[in-house]
Amino acid sequence: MKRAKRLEKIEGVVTRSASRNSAQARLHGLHEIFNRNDEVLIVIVADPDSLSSAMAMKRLLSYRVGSVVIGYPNEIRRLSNMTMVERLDIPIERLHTLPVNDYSKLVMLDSQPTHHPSFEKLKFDVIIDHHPVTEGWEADFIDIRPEYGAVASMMVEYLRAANIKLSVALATALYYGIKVDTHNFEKKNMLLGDGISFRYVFNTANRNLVRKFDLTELRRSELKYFKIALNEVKLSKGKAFAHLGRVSTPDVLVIVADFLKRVDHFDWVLVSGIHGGKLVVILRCDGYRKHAGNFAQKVFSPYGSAGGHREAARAEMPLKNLPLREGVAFTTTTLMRLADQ
Ligand SMILES: [Mn+2]
Repeated sequence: MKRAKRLEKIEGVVTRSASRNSAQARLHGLHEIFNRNDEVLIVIVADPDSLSSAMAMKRLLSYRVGSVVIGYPNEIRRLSNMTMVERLDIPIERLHTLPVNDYSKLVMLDSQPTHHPSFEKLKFDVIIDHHPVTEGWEADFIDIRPEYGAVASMMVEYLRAANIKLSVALATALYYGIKVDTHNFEKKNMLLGDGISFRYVFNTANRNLVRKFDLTELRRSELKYFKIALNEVKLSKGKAFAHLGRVSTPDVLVIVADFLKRVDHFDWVLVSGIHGGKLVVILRCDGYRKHAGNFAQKVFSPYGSAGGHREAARAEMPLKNLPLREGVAFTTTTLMRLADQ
Protein backbone atom coordinates (compact mmCIF):
# COMPACT_ATOMS: atom_id res chain seq x y z
CA MET A 1 0.00 0.00 0.00
CA LYS A 2 2.95 2.33 0.58
CA ARG A 3 3.37 2.70 -3.13
CA ALA A 4 -0.14 4.14 -3.38
CA LYS A 5 0.78 7.14 -1.24
CA ARG A 6 3.29 8.61 -3.64
CA LEU A 7 2.85 12.11 -4.97
CA GLU A 8 3.63 12.00 -8.65
CA LYS A 9 3.69 14.24 -11.62
CA ILE A 10 2.48 12.56 -14.79
CA GLU A 11 2.17 14.54 -17.99
CA GLY A 12 2.06 17.77 -16.05
CA VAL A 13 -0.82 16.64 -13.85
CA VAL A 14 -0.12 16.17 -10.16
CA THR A 15 -1.49 12.80 -9.22
CA ARG A 16 -1.51 10.93 -5.93
CA SER A 17 -1.92 7.25 -5.92
CA ALA A 18 -2.35 4.14 -7.68
CA SER A 19 -3.32 6.02 -10.78
CA ARG A 20 -0.61 4.52 -12.94
CA ASN A 21 -1.62 1.02 -11.98
CA SER A 22 -3.84 -1.06 -14.18
CA ALA A 23 -7.57 -1.21 -13.43
CA GLN A 24 -7.01 -4.72 -12.04
CA ALA A 25 -4.27 -3.58 -9.68
CA ARG A 26 -6.36 -0.66 -8.48
CA LEU A 27 -9.34 -2.92 -7.79
CA HIS A 28 -7.08 -5.29 -5.89
CA GLY A 29 -5.65 -2.41 -3.83
CA LEU A 30 -9.17 -1.21 -3.03
CA HIS A 31 -10.38 -4.67 -1.98
CA GLU A 32 -7.37 -5.06 0.33
CA ILE A 33 -8.61 -2.19 2.49
CA PHE A 34 -11.83 -3.94 3.52
CA ASN A 35 -12.80 -7.02 5.49
CA ARG A 36 -16.10 -8.84 6.06
CA ASN A 37 -16.89 -7.14 9.36
CA ASP A 38 -16.50 -3.61 8.12
CA GLU A 39 -19.29 -1.11 8.54
CA VAL A 40 -18.55 1.32 5.73
CA LEU A 41 -19.59 4.96 5.40
CA ILE A 42 -19.28 6.54 1.96
CA VAL A 43 -19.17 10.34 2.15
CA ILE A 44 -20.13 12.47 -0.86
CA VAL A 45 -21.25 16.00 -1.68
CA ALA A 46 -24.36 14.86 -3.49
CA ASP A 47 -24.45 15.56 -7.23
CA PRO A 48 -24.98 13.19 -10.18
CA ASP A 49 -21.29 12.22 -10.43
CA SER A 50 -20.83 11.54 -6.72
CA LEU A 51 -24.21 9.84 -6.31
CA SER A 52 -23.54 7.41 -9.14
CA SER A 53 -19.99 6.82 -7.88
CA ALA A 54 -21.36 6.00 -4.43
CA MET A 55 -23.82 3.52 -5.95
CA ALA A 56 -20.92 1.93 -7.82
CA MET A 57 -18.80 1.71 -4.64
CA LYS A 58 -21.70 0.17 -2.72
CA ARG A 59 -22.02 -2.42 -5.46
CA LEU A 60 -18.26 -3.12 -5.45
CA LEU A 61 -18.35 -3.70 -1.69
CA SER A 62 -21.51 -5.79 -1.54
CA TYR A 63 -20.82 -9.33 -0.23
CA ARG A 64 -17.39 -8.09 0.88
CA VAL A 65 -18.27 -5.98 3.93
CA GLY A 66 -20.92 -5.98 6.67
CA SER A 67 -22.79 -2.88 5.56
CA VAL A 68 -22.49 0.27 3.44
CA VAL A 69 -24.17 3.61 4.17
CA ILE A 70 -23.98 6.71 1.95
CA GLY A 71 -23.91 10.09 3.73
CA TYR A 72 -23.95 13.63 2.32
CA PRO A 73 -23.64 16.99 4.11
CA ASN A 74 -25.27 19.30 1.56
CA GLU A 75 -28.92 20.00 0.93
CA ILE A 76 -29.92 18.69 -2.51
CA ARG A 77 -31.60 21.69 -4.12
CA ARG A 78 -31.41 21.05 -7.85
CA LEU A 79 -34.61 19.43 -8.99
CA SER A 80 -32.79 17.24 -11.55
CA ASN A 81 -30.67 15.75 -8.76
CA MET A 82 -33.70 15.21 -6.53
CA THR A 83 -35.45 13.48 -9.42
CA MET A 84 -32.39 11.26 -9.94
CA VAL A 85 -32.36 10.23 -6.25
CA GLU A 86 -36.12 9.55 -6.22
CA ARG A 87 -36.40 7.70 -9.53
CA LEU A 88 -33.33 5.52 -8.96
CA ASP A 89 -34.23 5.05 -5.30
CA ILE A 90 -30.69 5.88 -4.15
CA PRO A 91 -30.36 5.19 -0.41
CA ILE A 92 -28.65 8.29 1.03
CA GLU A 93 -28.65 9.90 4.47
CA ARG A 94 -27.79 13.39 5.69
CA LEU A 95 -24.30 13.19 7.20
CA HIS A 96 -25.19 15.07 10.41
CA THR A 97 -27.76 12.38 11.29
CA LEU A 98 -25.17 9.57 11.12
CA PRO A 99 -22.88 8.36 13.95
CA VAL A 100 -19.72 8.95 11.87
CA ASN A 101 -17.36 7.61 14.56
CA ASP A 102 -19.13 4.25 14.70
CA TYR A 103 -18.10 3.16 11.20
CA SER A 104 -14.98 1.05 10.80
CA LYS A 105 -14.10 2.39 7.31
CA LEU A 106 -14.67 5.76 5.69
CA VAL A 107 -14.68 6.29 1.92
CA MET A 108 -14.74 9.67 0.19
CA LEU A 109 -15.76 9.94 -3.46
CA ASP A 110 -15.60 12.87 -5.90
CA SER A 111 -14.17 15.13 -3.20
CA GLN A 112 -11.22 15.62 -0.82
CA PRO A 113 -11.13 16.22 2.95
CA THR A 114 -10.11 19.85 2.39
CA HIS A 115 -13.23 20.57 0.34
CA HIS A 116 -15.83 20.81 3.08
CA PRO A 117 -15.62 21.86 6.76
CA SER A 118 -17.57 18.80 7.92
CA PHE A 119 -14.93 16.50 6.35
CA GLU A 120 -11.89 17.93 8.08
CA LYS A 121 -12.27 16.02 11.35
CA LEU A 122 -12.81 12.70 9.61
CA LYS A 123 -10.07 10.17 8.84
CA PHE A 124 -10.70 8.53 5.50
CA ASP A 125 -9.43 5.09 4.46
CA VAL A 126 -10.22 5.47 0.76
CA ILE A 127 -10.34 8.58 -1.41
CA ILE A 128 -11.24 8.44 -5.10
CA ASP A 129 -11.54 11.78 -6.87
CA HIS A 130 -10.84 13.81 -10.02
CA HIS A 131 -10.44 17.32 -8.56
CA PRO A 132 -6.98 18.91 -8.41
CA VAL A 133 -4.86 17.29 -5.69
CA THR A 134 -4.86 19.00 -2.29
CA GLU A 135 -2.45 18.31 0.58
CA GLY A 136 -2.73 18.02 4.34
CA TRP A 137 -4.51 14.67 4.58
CA GLU A 138 -3.71 10.97 4.21
CA ALA A 139 -5.56 7.80 3.32
CA ASP A 140 -4.53 4.18 2.84
CA PHE A 141 -5.97 4.01 -0.64
CA ILE A 142 -5.86 7.09 -2.86
CA ASP A 143 -6.88 7.27 -6.50
CA ILE A 144 -7.02 10.86 -7.77
CA ARG A 145 -7.00 11.37 -11.50
CA PRO A 146 -7.62 15.07 -12.30
CA GLU A 147 -7.45 14.33 -16.01
CA TYR A 148 -10.81 12.51 -15.79
CA GLY A 149 -14.01 14.41 -16.50
CA ALA A 150 -16.01 12.33 -14.01
CA VAL A 151 -15.32 10.00 -11.08
CA ALA A 152 -18.19 7.91 -12.47
CA SER A 153 -15.89 7.07 -15.42
CA MET A 154 -13.24 5.85 -12.99
CA MET A 155 -15.82 3.79 -11.09
CA VAL A 156 -16.91 2.10 -14.34
CA GLU A 157 -13.31 0.93 -14.70
CA TYR A 158 -13.42 -0.62 -11.20
CA LEU A 159 -16.74 -2.33 -11.95
CA ARG A 160 -15.40 -3.71 -15.24
CA ALA A 161 -12.23 -4.96 -13.55
CA ALA A 162 -14.44 -6.71 -10.98
CA ASN A 163 -16.50 -8.28 -13.77
CA ILE A 164 -19.71 -6.93 -12.32
CA LYS A 165 -22.79 -6.91 -14.50
CA LEU A 166 -24.45 -3.51 -14.19
CA SER A 167 -28.10 -3.16 -13.19
CA VAL A 168 -30.17 -0.70 -15.23
CA ALA A 169 -30.30 1.69 -12.24
CA LEU A 170 -26.53 1.67 -11.74
CA ALA A 171 -25.80 2.06 -15.46
CA THR A 172 -28.32 4.90 -15.71
CA ALA A 173 -26.80 6.70 -12.73
CA LEU A 174 -23.25 6.37 -14.12
CA TYR A 175 -24.39 7.49 -17.57
CA TYR A 176 -25.94 10.61 -16.06
CA GLY A 177 -22.93 11.25 -13.78
CA ILE A 178 -20.51 11.18 -16.73
CA LYS A 179 -22.86 13.23 -18.91
CA VAL A 180 -23.26 16.00 -16.33
CA ASP A 181 -19.63 16.23 -15.18
CA THR A 182 -18.20 16.28 -18.72
CA HIS A 183 -20.89 18.86 -19.72
CA ASN A 184 -22.07 16.48 -22.44
CA PHE A 185 -18.43 15.91 -23.42
CA GLU A 186 -17.85 19.59 -24.13
CA LYS A 187 -15.55 20.14 -21.16
CA LYS A 188 -11.88 20.56 -21.92
CA ASN A 189 -10.43 18.19 -19.35
CA MET A 190 -12.22 15.16 -20.70
CA LEU A 191 -10.29 12.03 -21.41
CA LEU A 192 -10.72 9.11 -23.75
CA GLY A 193 -11.33 7.15 -20.52
CA ASP A 194 -14.57 9.07 -20.01
CA GLY A 195 -15.64 8.20 -23.53
CA ILE A 196 -14.87 4.51 -23.09
CA SER A 197 -16.75 4.30 -19.77
CA PHE A 198 -19.67 6.22 -21.25
CA ARG A 199 -19.85 3.83 -24.18
CA TYR A 200 -19.74 0.91 -21.77
CA VAL A 201 -22.84 2.03 -19.80
CA PHE A 202 -24.66 3.39 -22.86
CA ASN A 203 -26.60 0.25 -23.84
CA THR A 204 -27.71 -0.68 -20.33
CA ALA A 205 -28.68 2.82 -19.19
CA ASN A 206 -32.30 3.91 -19.44
CA ARG A 207 -31.83 7.03 -21.51
CA ASN A 208 -35.49 8.06 -21.30
CA LEU A 209 -35.07 8.26 -17.55
CA VAL A 210 -31.95 10.39 -18.03
CA ARG A 211 -33.99 12.71 -20.25
CA LYS A 212 -36.51 12.96 -17.43
CA PHE A 213 -33.74 14.04 -15.00
CA ASP A 214 -32.46 16.61 -17.47
CA LEU A 215 -35.87 18.06 -18.21
CA THR A 216 -37.04 18.33 -14.61
CA GLU A 217 -35.79 21.82 -13.77
CA LEU A 218 -38.82 23.67 -12.52
CA ARG A 219 -41.16 23.25 -9.62
CA ARG A 220 -44.77 23.92 -10.51
CA SER A 221 -44.74 26.77 -7.97
CA GLU A 222 -41.93 28.39 -9.99
CA LEU A 223 -43.98 28.74 -13.18
CA LYS A 224 -45.16 32.09 -11.82
CA TYR A 225 -41.70 33.55 -12.51
CA PHE A 226 -42.27 33.04 -16.23
CA LYS A 227 -45.49 35.00 -15.96
CA ILE A 228 -43.63 37.81 -14.18
CA ALA A 229 -40.80 37.70 -16.75
CA LEU A 230 -43.18 37.89 -19.72
CA ASN A 231 -44.98 40.85 -18.15
CA GLU A 232 -41.79 42.61 -17.13
CA VAL A 233 -39.45 42.12 -20.07
CA LYS A 234 -38.28 45.38 -21.68
CA LEU A 235 -36.01 45.72 -24.71
CA SER A 236 -33.52 48.54 -25.08
CA LYS A 237 -30.73 48.67 -27.68
CA GLY A 238 -30.70 44.91 -28.20
CA LYS A 239 -30.73 44.19 -24.47
CA ALA A 240 -33.72 42.50 -22.85
CA PHE A 241 -34.22 43.18 -19.14
CA ALA A 242 -36.53 41.55 -16.60
CA HIS A 243 -36.56 41.80 -12.84
CA LEU A 244 -38.47 38.98 -11.16
CA GLY A 245 -38.56 40.30 -7.59
CA ARG A 246 -37.90 37.90 -4.72
CA VAL A 247 -37.12 34.39 -5.94
CA SER A 248 -37.17 31.06 -4.11
CA THR A 249 -33.81 30.14 -5.68
CA PRO A 250 -31.47 31.94 -8.13
CA ASP A 251 -31.73 28.83 -10.35
CA VAL A 252 -35.06 30.11 -11.72
CA LEU A 253 -33.28 33.26 -12.98
CA VAL A 254 -30.98 31.02 -15.00
CA ILE A 255 -33.90 29.06 -16.44
CA VAL A 256 -35.81 32.24 -17.38
CA ALA A 257 -32.69 33.87 -18.89
CA ASP A 258 -31.95 30.76 -20.95
CA PHE A 259 -35.53 30.86 -22.20
CA LEU A 260 -35.46 34.57 -23.13
CA LYS A 261 -32.17 34.33 -25.01
CA ARG A 262 -33.96 32.34 -27.73
CA VAL A 263 -36.10 35.35 -28.64
CA ASP A 264 -35.45 37.18 -31.90
CA HIS A 265 -33.59 40.53 -31.43
CA PHE A 266 -32.74 39.74 -27.81
CA ASP A 267 -28.96 39.94 -28.37
CA TRP A 268 -28.46 40.32 -24.63
CA VAL A 269 -30.60 39.07 -21.76
CA LEU A 270 -30.33 40.34 -18.19
CA VAL A 271 -32.62 38.71 -15.65
CA SER A 272 -32.45 39.72 -12.01
CA GLY A 273 -34.01 38.67 -8.74
CA ILE A 274 -33.53 39.11 -5.04
CA HIS A 275 -32.36 36.20 -2.94
CA GLY A 276 -30.82 36.18 0.54
CA GLY A 277 -30.32 39.94 0.75
CA LYS A 278 -28.58 40.05 -2.62
CA LEU A 279 -29.48 41.17 -6.09
CA VAL A 280 -28.57 38.33 -8.44
CA VAL A 281 -28.26 39.14 -12.15
CA ILE A 282 -27.96 36.43 -14.79
CA LEU A 283 -26.56 37.59 -18.13
CA ARG A 284 -26.76 35.85 -21.48
CA CYS A 285 -25.67 36.88 -24.98
CA ASP A 286 -24.80 35.10 -28.22
CA GLY A 287 -21.09 35.80 -27.75
CA TYR A 288 -20.79 37.27 -31.22
CA ARG A 289 -18.61 40.38 -30.76
CA LYS A 290 -19.84 40.38 -27.18
CA HIS A 291 -18.49 39.17 -23.88
CA ALA A 292 -21.01 38.69 -21.09
CA GLY A 293 -18.30 38.13 -18.46
CA ASN A 294 -16.47 41.35 -19.28
CA PHE A 295 -19.70 43.30 -19.41
CA ALA A 296 -20.86 41.93 -16.05
CA GLN A 297 -17.53 42.78 -14.50
CA LYS A 298 -17.47 46.32 -15.86
CA VAL A 299 -21.01 47.14 -14.82
CA PHE A 300 -21.61 45.21 -11.62
CA SER A 301 -18.24 44.58 -9.95
CA PRO A 302 -18.29 47.94 -8.08
CA TYR A 303 -21.20 46.55 -6.02
CA GLY A 304 -20.32 42.89 -5.56
CA SER A 305 -18.96 39.85 -7.35
CA ALA A 306 -19.40 39.65 -11.11
CA GLY A 307 -17.91 37.66 -13.96
CA GLY A 308 -18.31 34.77 -16.33
CA HIS A 309 -17.69 33.55 -19.84
CA ARG A 310 -18.29 34.94 -23.29
CA GLU A 311 -21.95 33.82 -23.48
CA ALA A 312 -22.90 33.54 -19.84
CA ALA A 313 -22.23 35.58 -16.73
CA ARG A 314 -23.54 36.27 -13.27
CA ALA A 315 -23.39 39.02 -10.70
CA GLU A 316 -24.29 38.92 -7.01
CA MET A 317 -24.50 42.17 -5.11
CA PRO A 318 -25.58 42.83 -1.52
CA LEU A 319 -28.60 45.13 -1.76
CA LYS A 320 -27.01 47.56 0.69
CA ASN A 321 -24.14 48.18 -1.78
CA LEU A 322 -26.46 49.30 -4.56
CA PRO A 323 -27.08 52.97 -5.33
CA LEU A 324 -30.82 52.80 -4.64
CA ARG A 325 -33.08 55.58 -3.53
CA GLU A 326 -34.46 54.87 -0.11
CA GLY A 327 -37.96 53.45 0.05
CA VAL A 328 -38.10 52.87 -3.70
CA ALA A 329 -38.63 49.27 -4.81
CA PHE A 330 -36.17 47.66 -7.23
CA THR A 331 -37.82 47.19 -10.64
CA THR A 332 -36.91 46.25 -14.19
CA THR A 333 -36.31 49.95 -14.85
CA THR A 334 -33.85 50.07 -11.95
CA LEU A 335 -32.00 47.12 -13.47
CA MET A 336 -31.87 48.93 -16.85
CA ARG A 337 -30.49 52.06 -15.22
CA LEU A 338 -27.93 50.07 -13.24
CA ALA A 339 -26.70 48.31 -16.40
CA ASP A 340 -26.64 51.44 -18.54
CA GLN A 341 -23.20 52.74 -17.65
MN1 LIG B 1 -17.20 15.04 -10.20
